[in-house]
Amino acid sequence: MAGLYLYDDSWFEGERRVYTYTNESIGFSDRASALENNDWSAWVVYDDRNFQDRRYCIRGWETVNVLGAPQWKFNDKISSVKRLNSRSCAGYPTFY
Ligand SMILES: [Ca+2]
Repeated sequence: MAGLYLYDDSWFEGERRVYTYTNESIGFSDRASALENNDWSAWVVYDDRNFQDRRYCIRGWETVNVLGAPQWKFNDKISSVKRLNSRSCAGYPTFY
């Protein structure tokens, strides 16, 4: 299924949730430890609900195997997700 895949554990292990559209408050808050973008569109993930606080953009087909890596420090943080409907990250900070 196309969408943004969030995993409870690093390296795409543990419980998985798939998001196919923008969610201002996900039911998987403060749990994601890895990301897989199985979508052509870029997505933005936010530390807080309602698209607040720290954020990173992941482009289509990119993956992040350890969100807690020192360059991001984003383990168990994500609380809202936004689909950009664009290949581009449009000026948002990116993982890579
Ligand atoms: Ca986790």
